[in-house]
Amino acid sequence: MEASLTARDRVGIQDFVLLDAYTSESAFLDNLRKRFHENLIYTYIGTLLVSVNPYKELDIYSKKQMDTYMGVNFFELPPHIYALADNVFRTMQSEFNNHFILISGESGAGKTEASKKILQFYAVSCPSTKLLNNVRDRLLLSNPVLEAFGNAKTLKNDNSSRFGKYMDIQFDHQGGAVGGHILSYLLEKSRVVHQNHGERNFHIFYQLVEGGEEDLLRWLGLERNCQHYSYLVQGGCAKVSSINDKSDWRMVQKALSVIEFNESDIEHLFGIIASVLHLGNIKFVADVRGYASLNNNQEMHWLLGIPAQVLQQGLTHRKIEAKAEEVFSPFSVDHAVYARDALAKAIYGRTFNWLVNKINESLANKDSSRKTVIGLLDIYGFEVFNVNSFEQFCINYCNEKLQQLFIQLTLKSEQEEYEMEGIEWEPVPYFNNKIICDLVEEKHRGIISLLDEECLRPGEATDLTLLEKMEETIGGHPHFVTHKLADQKTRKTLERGDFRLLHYAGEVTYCVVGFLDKNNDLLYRNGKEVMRQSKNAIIKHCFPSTEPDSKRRPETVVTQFKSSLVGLTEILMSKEPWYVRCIKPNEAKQPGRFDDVLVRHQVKYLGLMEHLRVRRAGFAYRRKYDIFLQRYKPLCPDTWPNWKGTAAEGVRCLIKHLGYKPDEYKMGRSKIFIRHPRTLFATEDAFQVCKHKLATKIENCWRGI
Ligand code: AOV
Ligand code: MG
Repeated sequence: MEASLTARDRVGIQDFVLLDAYTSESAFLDNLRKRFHENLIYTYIGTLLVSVNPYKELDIYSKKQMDTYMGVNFFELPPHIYALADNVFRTMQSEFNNHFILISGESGAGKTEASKKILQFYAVSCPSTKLLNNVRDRLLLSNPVLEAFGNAKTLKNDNSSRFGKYMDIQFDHQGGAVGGHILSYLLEKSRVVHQNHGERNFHIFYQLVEGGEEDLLRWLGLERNCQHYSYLVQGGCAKVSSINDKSDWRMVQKALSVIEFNESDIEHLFGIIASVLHLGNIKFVADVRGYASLNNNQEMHWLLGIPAQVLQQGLTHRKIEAKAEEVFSPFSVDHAVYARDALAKAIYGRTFNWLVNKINESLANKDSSRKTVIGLLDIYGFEVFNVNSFEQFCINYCNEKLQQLFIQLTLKSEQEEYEMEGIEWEPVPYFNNKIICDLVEEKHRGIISLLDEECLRPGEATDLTLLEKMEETIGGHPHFVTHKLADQKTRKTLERGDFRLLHYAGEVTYCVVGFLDKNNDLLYRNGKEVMRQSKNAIIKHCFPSTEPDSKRRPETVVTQFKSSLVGLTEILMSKEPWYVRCIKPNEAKQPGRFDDVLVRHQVKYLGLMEHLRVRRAGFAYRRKYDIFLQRYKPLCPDTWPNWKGTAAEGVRCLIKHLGYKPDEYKMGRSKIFIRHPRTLFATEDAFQVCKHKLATKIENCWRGI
């Protein structure tokens, strides 16, 4: 007894629901800390998995471990991401419905790693044939490619996702992974032309320069020296000790060939990457009239397959249509730099979308038979830097939306369901961040509307008029603070051009400079026209001649993003949810360090205590009477093979026969609620035995034994 107590003291408890002092945040933290120091990074709250980033390689992801977790009931083994993955898979198989796993947590908490582990688990554990192995390899290898083009080193994370990713893995009715589909969300394009101190551009640029073969670099006109490229050195950290650009390059090459990129695709793709680097090195000088002229760059126009003259004019002039005439108005040097950067961002951003489409073609399953899917959502986490701009505003807004979804699906709907089903229930209070979502997205009054309105007043509106408008319209909102109001609300002063949002995950001060410009994301019309003349097949595809010209205003960046998040929410709401909540143990990215204050803050804002309270007081499982009866009726002679009464009566009869104790379950209006998973597991195990016996009986019957 004593020995087991000691072990429990040392390694903590693997499911918070079983924690004695479950309501105390300190007990919660103690348990998490204990387990973290024993390298036990996973802990459950019922079926929700809490994961703490170990910041070191743990020997828990081997094939042997995968085998151990395959097909085993959830709570029979220590918590693991594989247990969750396996449970989702088996539920999908038995109920033949769609699921998604929402992986959330702040930047650097371990979301992307978690999503990779889940994908690897499916790749290894699903039934395989030669054909399926092909799909499996492509699913797995889409990751290094997308990470190379869409991830970068930030101050928070050396491999930070700079785009949102939702991936559907499709399974056939035998459980084989037969295809996949990826949706990507708002890539942080501004990084192509600007990086803050201590940050890098997207990995692929460094991989190419460091790892590209001699012949390739010569052909692309590149030097093997990142310092040579102005788009690569602004953060002052082209080399990072935790990143091996050379071996990553080799990995990406291998991946591209498996995903069926042919030689010409690869040639065109790296032609583009190189031309962005060349573009960044173009210097403009003022001619005698003060207009921009540029040094010639042979490689670039050759790589893009655009005549030098055309490209040169495109970078130094703007086309204006006056009556029936076309007039080219020359740029100032500043203007030309702006147009060059806009072009670089557009080229990279559109190429990234092309890449996602190309990967999707390779993952597509052409067979039309019905499939079930498991969706994996891995999006950029909440982030706060010293200076936060439009990009952080979009990223943090996205995290608000996901938190809102979590609240709706767990805390809110769960409690509403008890009420609806007539189950006695003491409500658990929680902070609902809807108020912040509304502040951002409410029609006419929300920040997005105000921002878009200002974008519609070119020439008149500036970032500062936006700030004034926000002050006027939402100055009284409890989650919004500006310079004028700072002292009263948070007693922290703010710079003039700043505003602060009190997000669910903490306060973030945004610098309003650049908001209008980034939201408009304008590319001069002749920039597009120049690109249309390109002989590079990818560029041709990305700048189609059918694209409407700027006469009709394109949707702003934030409005497009908002709509894409609405779409994402709809996709998710149609599936069964599962959750992984990732926690970052320290800001220094170091192993073995558990910063109490930092972790406590995350436990708070992720709503883990509230989730635990609901779980603890509530019921782990619920099933509609008819579904429950249909599955388990062979376990009781009175309900098998047919039950004549209502499903609820049948269930009552069934569980009486199974010996459920009164405190283990509750009968709702349309569902049975089961308090602890072990009750359901015992029933499920009995069912499996019974199914086996029945199958043998039927088989023997056929054989005439
Ligand atoms: P994120 O996806 O949550 O951040 P990552 O998954 O990229 O964070 O994790 C950051 C780093 O932490 C990784 O590069 C690993 O070094 C380490 N790490 C995370 N999980 C594990 C694990 N299970 N085992 C070992 N090391 C781990 V962001 O994309 O920035 O929001 O935007
Ligand atoms: Mg990530």
